[in-house]
Amino acid sequence: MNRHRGKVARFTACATVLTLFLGAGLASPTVAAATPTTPCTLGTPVTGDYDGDGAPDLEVTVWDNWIDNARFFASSKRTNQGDWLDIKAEHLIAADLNGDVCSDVVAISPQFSLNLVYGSPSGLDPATLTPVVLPQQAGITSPDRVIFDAVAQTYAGVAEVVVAGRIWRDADNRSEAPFVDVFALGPDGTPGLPQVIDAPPLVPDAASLEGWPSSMAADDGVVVIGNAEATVRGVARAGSVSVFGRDVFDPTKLDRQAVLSQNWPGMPGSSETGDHFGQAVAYRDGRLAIGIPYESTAGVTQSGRVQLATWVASENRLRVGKSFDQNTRGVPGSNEKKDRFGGVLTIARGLTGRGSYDVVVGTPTEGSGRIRYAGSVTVGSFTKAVYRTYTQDSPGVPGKPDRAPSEATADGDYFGYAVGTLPTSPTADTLVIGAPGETNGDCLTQGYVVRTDGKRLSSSTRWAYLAPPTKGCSFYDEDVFDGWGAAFAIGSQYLRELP
Ligand SMILES: [Ca+2]
Ligand SMILES: [Ca+2]
Ligand SMILES: [Ca+2]
Ligand SMILES: [Ca+2]
Repeated sequence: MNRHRGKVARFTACATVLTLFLGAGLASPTVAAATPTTPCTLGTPVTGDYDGDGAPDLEVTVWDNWIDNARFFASSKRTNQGDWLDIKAEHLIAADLNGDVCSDVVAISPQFSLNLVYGSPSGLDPATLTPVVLPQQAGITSPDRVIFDAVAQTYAGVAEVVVAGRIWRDADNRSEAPFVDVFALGPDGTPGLPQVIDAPPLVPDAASLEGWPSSMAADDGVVVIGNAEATVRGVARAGSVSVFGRDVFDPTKLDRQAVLSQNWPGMPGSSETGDHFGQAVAYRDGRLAIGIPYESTAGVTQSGRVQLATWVASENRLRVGKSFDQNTRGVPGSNEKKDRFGGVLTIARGLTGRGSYDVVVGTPTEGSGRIRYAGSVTVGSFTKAVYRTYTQDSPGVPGKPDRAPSEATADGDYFGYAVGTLPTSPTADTLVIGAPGETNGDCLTQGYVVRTDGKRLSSSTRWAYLAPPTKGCSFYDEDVFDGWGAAFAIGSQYLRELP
């Protein structure tokens, strides 16, 4: 569907120069004036700090922007004050790709294109868009295409973009040739030729192909790829998760270390038909979270489950951690049919305790009373039995669970459809939650975003509501969009598959 209208030039040369001057001046006047070729501040890079002022910038994705197709909104103040970015992509992943301290993004359109966009003192600069060409795309012509996802990380001082994908053959209605491409970026952040890992051993049969990849995560040289459709010992769509670490002989390269499933020694449960183990994965500082949203427990169909683990990279060894669902003692709520708990996951810090590692579970498919897909978000400590669950009914959380109007394109608010983080310090994050299905008055499916106050979650947490940045939702308004809060860019995970 092409709903898009003519383009609006948002970035005037005058505004860009002014911001550049002010941004550089505030940050480091002497350096900026003398060496304009080193525009970003000196210091420790902060993930998602595109303008290099030392604090992360908030990026919010919308499902659709009907006026000009700009789907990313960037706010250096982490509010709803900011600019729309003219970047063609489905979602963004923040990382410093060229080592200049300003954070950059990997801009991903899973069926079409992969681009790198670099930060600058005036924020992400769409003019720096640099295509990443996958070797698998050579000779592939529409309607055949390469379907992929990607992650970015820095290992041993080298920025790396890792792409997992497969070739879709439209006439045959099937996929083939699963792969992993590892692009080590040059010092200027440009991609060269990748290390190509043929993935057939990870994708045991044709039926397993369609889930490659269902989710990806990376940190500290480790890459985790979920395949929710994987056949495990003959069990269809049970799901598996591949863990890649560094090649012992050549640490610049990735090497497969393990293929995890619910049949892994010590892992609770077992691989059953349609579990979708690995539909979502999150990985940070050796902590691994795996979603099993279609797991059925005690006769409750697709109530879902989350499995935690620690990956000891130095020994290529998995330490199985706790697993929990909504019936686990201490977890608010209960397992209900088709909750699909574990469909959206990220790992945040400092939400349940000082310096804690916490798994954030978005459950947009959770009902609230008789309201379908109102959604919930559960935050659980990685190690302690501390859990908190939020809905739009929770004290302090703005809004309320709403029944979707029949004319809306979404079936509910989908609170928890997207979760993301904003680093407030190296050991504490602000949590950001999107409910892109939210209808606001006459504006159907316009969306909703809230963030926490950057402190440990408690009964006195102050939630900031970031109203959609628009005057209304008719074509006479500046921006007309659907799904404000569909994704973020830092620690960002969102529901890949609507029910
Ligand atoms: Ca910033
Ligand atoms: Ca950069
Ligand atoms: Ca429930
Ligand atoms: Ca609502």
